Amino acid sequence: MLAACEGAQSTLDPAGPQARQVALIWWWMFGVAGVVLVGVSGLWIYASARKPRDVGSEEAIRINRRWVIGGGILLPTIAIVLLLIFGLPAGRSMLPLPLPGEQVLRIEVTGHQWWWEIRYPDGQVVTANQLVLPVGRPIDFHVTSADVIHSFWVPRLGGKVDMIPGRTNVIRLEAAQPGRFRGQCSEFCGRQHARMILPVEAVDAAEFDAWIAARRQLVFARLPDGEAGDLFRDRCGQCHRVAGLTDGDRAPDLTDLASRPTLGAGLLPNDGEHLRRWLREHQELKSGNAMPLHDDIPDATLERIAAWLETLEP
Ligand code: HEC
Ligand SMILES: [Cu+2]
Repeated sequence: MLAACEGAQSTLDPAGPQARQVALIWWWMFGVAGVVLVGVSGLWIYASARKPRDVGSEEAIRINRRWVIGGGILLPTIAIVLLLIFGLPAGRSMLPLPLPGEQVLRIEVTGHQWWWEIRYPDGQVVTANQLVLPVGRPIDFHVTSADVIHSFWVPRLGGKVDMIPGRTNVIRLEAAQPGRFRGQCSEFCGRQHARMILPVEAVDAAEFDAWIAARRQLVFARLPDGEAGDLFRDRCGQCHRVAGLTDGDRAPDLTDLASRPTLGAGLLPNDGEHLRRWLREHQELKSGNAMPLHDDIPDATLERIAAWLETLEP
C-alpha cells in the first residue's frame, strides 16, 4: 500500500519548489480528510446509538436543515475555497510565465511507444531515455508525442502533463538538489506502457554545461569493421541516428548510448552483458516494441556491432 511513498518516484519526497507545493497540498488534504473521516465516523456511531427522535417534529426538521446547509453546502464550499487558495499558486508555479532576470532552460521531450526522445534545442543535443538537468534553474519542458497520448511525469519534481500528438504542452519544473529521480509515462499508451521509464539526473550547473558541451561536439567517423558496418548503416541506421554516420529518426538516438544509465527506457541496466541481451532478445524482454527481430544476423556480426556500440560516448 505504501509502495509509492518512498524512493526515486515519490511525490512525498519533493526535490524541487513545484514538487514541494504539490506535497504540501497533499499533506493538508490528508490531514483535513482525516479530521473529516474521524468526525463523520463519530457522528455516525452517535446517530446509530442514540434513541430515535420524533422525525416529524418542528425541531427535528430545523436540525435536519441545519445539517444539510452546514455539512452539505457550507463545509464543502469552505474546503474547496481553501484547496483553491493552495492549489492555484501551485498550478501557477508550473506555468511557463515570463521570469524576469532568470534564464529558463528549454528542453523538448517527445513520447514514443515506448521510449523518450530528449532535445536540448540551445545546443542541438539529442539523446534518449535519460534526462539530465541543472540544479537550481527553472526548466520549461515542451512535451509532445510522435504516436499516441503519453504523459510526462517526474513525481519528485512536480506535476504531470499530457503528451499529445500534434500539440505541444509546456510545464515548468525545477530541481533544487542534485540526485537521481525517476520519471514514468503516466497515460496508458499500449502494452509496454509500464516499461516507459525515464531515468532523471540533476547535476550542478557546471557539470551540466560540461555534459552538454561534450555532446554538442560528439561526431563519429567509424562504423563497425567489415560487413557489420554496412549492416548497421543499411538496417539499424534507418531507424537510429549516430551523429556523423546515420540519421534515422524513428528510434532512440544512439550517439551517446554508452553513457546512458539504462537500455529499453529503464528496462535493463546499461552494461555490456545487457546490451548483448537486448540486441538478441529485445522482443522477449519488451514484447511488441518497434524494433524488429533480426534473427538472420550472425552472432559474430551482432557481437561486432555490440562492441562498437559500447564505444559511443563522449
Ligand atoms: C524499425 C526500426 C528499428 C531498427 C531497424 C532497429 N531498431 Fe533498435 N530500436 C528501435 C526502437 C523503436 C527502439 C526502442 C524500443 C523501446 O524501448 O521501446 C530501439 C532500441 C534500441 C536500442 C536501445 C536504445 C536505448 O536507449 O534503450 C539499441 C541499442 C538498439 N535499438 C540497437 C539497434 C541495432 C544494433 C539495430 C540493427 C541491428 C537496430 N537497433 C535496428 C527501432 C529500430
Ligand atoms: Cu504510457
